[in-house]
Amino acid sequence: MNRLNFEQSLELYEMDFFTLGVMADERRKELHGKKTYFNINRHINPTNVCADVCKFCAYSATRKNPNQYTMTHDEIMEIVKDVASRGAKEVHIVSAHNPNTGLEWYLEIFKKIKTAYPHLHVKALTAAEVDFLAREYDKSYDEILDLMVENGVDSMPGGGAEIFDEKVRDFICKGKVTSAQWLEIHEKWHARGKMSNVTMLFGHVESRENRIDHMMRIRELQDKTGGFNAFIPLVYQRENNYLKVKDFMSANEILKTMAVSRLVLDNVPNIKAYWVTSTVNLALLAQEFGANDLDGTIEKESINSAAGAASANGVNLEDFVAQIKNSGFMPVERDSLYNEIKEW
Ligand code: V47
Repeated sequence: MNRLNFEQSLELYEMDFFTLGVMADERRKELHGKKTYFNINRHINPTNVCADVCKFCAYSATRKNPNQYTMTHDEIMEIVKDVASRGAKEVHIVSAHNPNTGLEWYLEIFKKIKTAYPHLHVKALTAAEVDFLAREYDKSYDEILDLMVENGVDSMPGGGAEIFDEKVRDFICKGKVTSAQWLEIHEKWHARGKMSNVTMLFGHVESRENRIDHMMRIRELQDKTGGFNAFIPLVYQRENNYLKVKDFMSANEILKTMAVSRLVLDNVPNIKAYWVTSTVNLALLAQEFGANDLDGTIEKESINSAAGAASANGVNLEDFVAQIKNSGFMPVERDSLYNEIKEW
């Protein structure tokens, strides 16, 4: 298939729903057949105290949530010990932007985890956190990224990308890492031979044009670096936040966006239907609209569940696997870098 330009990509949204789905499914099959990847992971969100003020965020304690918390390293290690003993292969560690902890609190925990559990993959620190730490502690992005490598971070999650269009970004999360900076940080990370993911927060005030523009900017960087493992469209959750959006995006538009992303991002290997924000049912359907990855069992999740997602306690592994099988796909457990571990 020829590479789609901006106009052609936008026109995909005007296609018949099922025809678009079939096109995305064909592309998915070329790349992954009937395999659906997942991993056994644990999300840890060590602090909700935040110096930034994103309108869509319900997690940050400085806004509507009066319950501030900051975990100690011992508390984090207790969680890691527990999940490692139960077979987790990855810890996904993302925090708010807490100005009170010191840089060491953010970074040394990775070394502690790696020393105690060398086999665990540490996916940690979004580009938004990297930018915050650089500003707060007067360091360059290169210095922070080097410290991450030194302390044992294996890969970076895709959070903080939101929507790259500057006007929308200014409206929903003014003051946070800019789009150019977000991309710059990931480019620098990839230059260190490391992989990352990239998200897109949609279903709020953005237009279809904004979504295509977001995908185009990702595709351009991926051409240069090849460092993105997965694209993760995050469906906006409406509760407990300051971005007043009444209507939940339709399933039709969510699935179309998954399919469009599969076709537009011709150089990104994996499209992740993140069941946390789409619901498990829709994530299962998304497998027929281009998605080939359902993230993982998660166990506990605080950022999206604060805004209404049903993810506070993750999903049961056996149920998850059975649901993938019952929907006609082959559940394949992967590691964090998409090496296959086991067909379930
Ligand atoms: O960056 C915040 C989003 C992200 C809301 O890399 C919201 O594998 C919806 O990035 N509604 C954090 N979304 C989660 C994230 C992620 C998740 C799973 C896997 C990976 C990966 C990354 O959550 C934030 C922000 O974009 N978010 N508030 C909300 N109300």
